[in-house]
Amino acid sequence: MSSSDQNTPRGPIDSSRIPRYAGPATFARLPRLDEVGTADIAVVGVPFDSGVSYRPGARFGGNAIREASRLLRPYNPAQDASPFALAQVADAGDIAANPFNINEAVETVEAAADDLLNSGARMMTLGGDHTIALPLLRSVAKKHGPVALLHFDAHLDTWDTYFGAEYTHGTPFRRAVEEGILDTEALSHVGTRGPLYGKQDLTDDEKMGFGIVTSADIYRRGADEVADQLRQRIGDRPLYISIDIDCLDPAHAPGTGTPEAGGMTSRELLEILRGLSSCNLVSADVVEVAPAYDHAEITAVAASHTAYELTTIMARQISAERAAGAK
Ligand SMILES: [Mn+2]
Repeated sequence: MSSSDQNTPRGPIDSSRIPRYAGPATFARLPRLDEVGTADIAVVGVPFDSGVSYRPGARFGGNAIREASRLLRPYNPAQDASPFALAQVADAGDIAANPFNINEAVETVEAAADDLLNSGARMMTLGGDHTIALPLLRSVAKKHGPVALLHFDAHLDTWDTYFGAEYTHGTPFRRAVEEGILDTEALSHVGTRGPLYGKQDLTDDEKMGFGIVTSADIYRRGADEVADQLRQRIGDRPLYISIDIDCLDPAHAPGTGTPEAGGMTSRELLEILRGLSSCNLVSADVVEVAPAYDHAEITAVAASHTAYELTTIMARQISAERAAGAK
């Protein structure tokens, strides 16, 4: 029996009976996908970091986020929702991607994402480096057509190549625009800052259709106003949110591959996401957590809460769609 046939989704392990720190870590102590059959939201890891240009280590990010997610509780007061009761959320384990062949890894991620989406799930992907956003977007576009994109990142990630390589963590969104899988009327970078190679980087990026909300814009205008502006741009388009944890200041996310000073706080990121709760979020990723550079799980905790907010947005929509369909 598929979970969607059941009225009550199977939730996390009861932490009043089994302490949070006991047992293997699935995301938020949720059941594994193979324990529930199918899921409305599949939390899936992609332990791949062969596309990085500086510090490696994001291949360990997904499991670091899972460990840090032990402390997530079932009710989200900021969105007034219990996401794991509204929808079946399950941990789908990891996509095993070839660490020595980026092209093959990209194909593997796309095929595995196709399987999850075709099963009826939305994906909450835990990276891995940002290379993986391209195959994830390809898969999402096969299902929904070109999607709106909110890209939270210190960097543009619309560069052309590195050392001749097309598929890297600095190039996924240029490839995605070239492939026609993004809705170029609704593309935004959020949290951008730091030095570039030249002004042409910004010119090229704008030509691809991206708008930019810089980290300084968020500080000056505040999370609510930024979320309002983004929501207006997105409208009711199917939306994909890709969050590079380096959108946060290194004080809030030291454990990442290419840190830049002057970033937003984890509070600002979570508040912007909550302001997008009415958007049609079809899938999302959180990438670039590199736990070897982390301290006291600062980065992994921020990433786990980020994934929790994204999961809550999707669970609320699934529940609302189901209620509308039942009428
Ligand atoms: Mn990135």
